Amino acid sequence: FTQDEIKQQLGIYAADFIKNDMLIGLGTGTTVYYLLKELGKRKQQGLNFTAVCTSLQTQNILKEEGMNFISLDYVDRLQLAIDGADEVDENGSLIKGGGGALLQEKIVEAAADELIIIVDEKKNVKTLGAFPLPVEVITFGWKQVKQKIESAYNIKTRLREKDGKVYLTDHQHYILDCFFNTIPDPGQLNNDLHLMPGVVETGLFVDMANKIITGHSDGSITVRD
Ligand code: DER
Repeated sequence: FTQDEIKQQLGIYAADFIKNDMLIGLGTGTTVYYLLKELGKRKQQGLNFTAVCTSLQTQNILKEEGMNFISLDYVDRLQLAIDGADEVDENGSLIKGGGGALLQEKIVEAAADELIIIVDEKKNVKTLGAFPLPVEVITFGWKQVKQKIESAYNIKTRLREKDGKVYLTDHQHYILDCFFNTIPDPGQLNNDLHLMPGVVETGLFVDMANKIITGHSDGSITVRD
């Protein structure tokens, strides 16, 4: 099965968790893209739900698929959120933010009673860190944060660029991709990074995922609760 076929299968499988009249959070990225397409089809067939999005990109896809969405400010809690991830470790801790939406994703997903993560098998790792950790920083003084992270952990970091320009997130921040290589204690690192002046959010989602759904290259799907 190709990458796209695996992601399509994951999207269809995940769509089954969305029942009528649910308040849901919808993630960002190429795997969630297939969920959004499937939800567009099911909405045509009568499925009714209210969505809160985790990025402008996801909002645009919903519009294209004829679905609407509301602001997070109009709800207290979401029943369910579904998103992708860049890495998942054995404890269900995640690295997210490869798609640049980590801040709004973490806020929306913290408001959900359940978080389901859909990934292809390559994302499952023993220990996080091979994927560079996205850290969202205020644009003012970003180089101070860069230097502080690099000296504190003796690692390299890189200001994210897109199409040859410095990448600005939906919330007008920068992202530093941090090459830790290995993150044995994601919770501790998340807390330590948050103490640095100028850090807005990290791509470490610790103790947030309730269910990990993995698509395998042989077409099978496994679920970890
Ligand atoms: O940026 C994000 O957090 C995305 O959810 C990312 O982690 C997964 O994106 P993908 O499904 O395109 O690999």
